[in-house]
Amino acid sequence: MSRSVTVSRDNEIAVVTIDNPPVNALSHHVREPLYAALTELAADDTVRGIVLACAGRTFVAGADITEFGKPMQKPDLNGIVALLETIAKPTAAAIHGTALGGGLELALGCHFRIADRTARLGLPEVKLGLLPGGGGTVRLPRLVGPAKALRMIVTGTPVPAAEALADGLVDAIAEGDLTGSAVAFLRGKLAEGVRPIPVRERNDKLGEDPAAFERAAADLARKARGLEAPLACAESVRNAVSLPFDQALAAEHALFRKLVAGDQSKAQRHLFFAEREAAKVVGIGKDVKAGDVARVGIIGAGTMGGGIAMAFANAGIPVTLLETDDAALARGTGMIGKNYAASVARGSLDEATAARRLALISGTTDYAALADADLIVEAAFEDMAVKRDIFARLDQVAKAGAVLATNTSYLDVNAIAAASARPEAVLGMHFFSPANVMKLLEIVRAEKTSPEALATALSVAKRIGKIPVVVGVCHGFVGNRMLTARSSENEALLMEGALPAEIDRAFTDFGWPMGPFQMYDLAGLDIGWRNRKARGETAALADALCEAGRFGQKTGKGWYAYADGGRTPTPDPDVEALIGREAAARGIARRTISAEEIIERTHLPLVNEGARILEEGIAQRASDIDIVWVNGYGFPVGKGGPMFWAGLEGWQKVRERLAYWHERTGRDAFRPSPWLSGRE
Ligand code: 3H9
Repeated sequence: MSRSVTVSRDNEIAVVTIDNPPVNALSHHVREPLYAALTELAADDTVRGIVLACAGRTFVAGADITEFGKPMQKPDLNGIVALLETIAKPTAAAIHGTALGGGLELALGCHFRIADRTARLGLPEVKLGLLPGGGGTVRLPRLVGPAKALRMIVTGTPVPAAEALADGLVDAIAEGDLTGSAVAFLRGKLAEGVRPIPVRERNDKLGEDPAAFERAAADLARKARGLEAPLACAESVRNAVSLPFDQALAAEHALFRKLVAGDQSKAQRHLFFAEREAAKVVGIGKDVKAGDVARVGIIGAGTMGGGIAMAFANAGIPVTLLETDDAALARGTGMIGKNYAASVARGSLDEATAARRLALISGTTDYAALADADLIVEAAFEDMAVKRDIFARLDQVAKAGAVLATNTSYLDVNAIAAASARPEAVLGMHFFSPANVMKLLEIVRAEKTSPEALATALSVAKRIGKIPVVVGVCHGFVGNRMLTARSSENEALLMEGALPAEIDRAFTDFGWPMGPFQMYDLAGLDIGWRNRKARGETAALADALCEAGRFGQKTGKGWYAYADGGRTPTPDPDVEALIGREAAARGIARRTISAEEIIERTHLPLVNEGARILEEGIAQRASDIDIVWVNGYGFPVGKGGPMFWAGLEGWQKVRERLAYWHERTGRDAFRPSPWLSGRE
């Protein structure tokens, strides 16, 4: 017997236990002994039933993702599931924690599934750019019907045990001892004396509601945005309905092999590991203890402060929200109330939960009310003097050991920390708007930030469901600094011949949810205009639009026109004429600009700035930059983030194209960073 798979006996029932920490992934060293154990038990006449269970915190959470891209060593998962299905004695999976991907597929090879009340079951392969390749797309529809299976497989979202029971995916929910319940369940089946039917033979649900299936599949095709996996998932579930079992299984296998070898899945697998890597911080070992955050103070109840307050309240953490006067406080809390009410109206939140969350947020105009906060997040006006004043005041009220965070987007966190008598407690927590929705959190480590303060910020970030990335101090940190670099070419491209709609189209074809000009119109052009004026900068075209009162969607006109207060952008001849006039005034002869040139001139500066950030040690690793861009700015997941994309394009090509554009434009954005040299 191996260490990863053990067999015990409860009289006539054998219990096979997989033990492969941390998540019982189906690595080769699990598959091999599992196959051997099942073969032996199948032939053992003293065994009348088999329970498949897992040690540790979860049932099998999937195939071992680290094995993808390497030659598959036999036995593979399909071989194990096929073997399970030939076993005539009843088999049951005893599921606790999460049965995900290959884990659920393994359980689908059993006749029965018994789940713990808190278990969750799902096929999340799509998030790795894959489809379930162990028979999941062919067996799941046989239990829950094609429309439900499609939803589960294409969203990748696991369902709770109770829902799985209602759908027929699990056969019973265990109260108390899970393995014992599964053993007792099998004894009950043996007593009934009926031949257990493998999932592959259960066809009665396959014909359910074909119209609902087709509607859902069409909707998916629209939303796939260039990603191959969701479409392959839909194709495979359709095969399950229309083809004989073995043909559908073979087709699933072929699709899986194609996807696993493709760049999109490589990119998404890279992001899976990158996200976990980002949480590991140089200098913060397991010995550094994170402080407990039982209460949070937030300074400023504007859009950001309100959103941050909701992010904490949503995770059950009480918040004290501070404003300068009662009117501002009432406006802020009123907005939070409206946001919760909107979620209830949309049906995404129930009234009781909304009320509970709202009740966790209390308002004050008195700094003394922040005295019991373990973490204080300043989200006041973006002005150094204002922020320094706040941090000096916090010295008087914040309790010893409290972490003091600033939500600044650009300002120097070292300078803010210097205003505090306890700079070791100060760091940046840069949330992205809307802060209650966006997953990314840049945690800014200043010169004097203590490991404990950083560990506390990281731990609370996870508690509130954020993806934290630790960054160093510089103007705009990782995300906004790179965004500035990316934006630098937009105006030049317009002047030289591109139109906003052409640039946006190149971006959406690349996989972005929207292009930069649609984004500007959505966010409001006046913000950038005010910032430029404050810094004495100009942007001829954007400034001209603002001077004409075109602030974007909110004024019905911006880079595009929006009919009747709608949100659909329509190219506007006035904007085209403006661009033509400004170009002519500068003696620029406009020309046709290809989508390829648009992507190069906007994305290469992004990669180059990322390289400079790495050169300066502002980010710990290239994959952290990818996490920032995918989760904070919508960089297409199928390209894995800007640095991974650069690797896919080839570093040599990146260097050459940067040098080419540097020579043509003379602009610093294209001067290749030394970090890029020698990368293969
Ligand atoms: C699949 O099954 C394909 C099949 O259809 C077909 C096959 C032919 N493999 O997330 P955590 C590591 S595709 C290898 O921090 P949590 C992870 O990197 C798979 N390693 O824990 C981390 O390592 P480290 C479908 C894995 O408690 C450590 O385990 N399944 C795998 O927050 C702890 O992970 C999925 O996509 C894996 N499958 O969350 C599920 N999973 O400590 C993927 C985890 O060195 N997994 N690791 O950084 C998850 O969603 C979460 O890990 C889970 C636990 C929810 C299970």
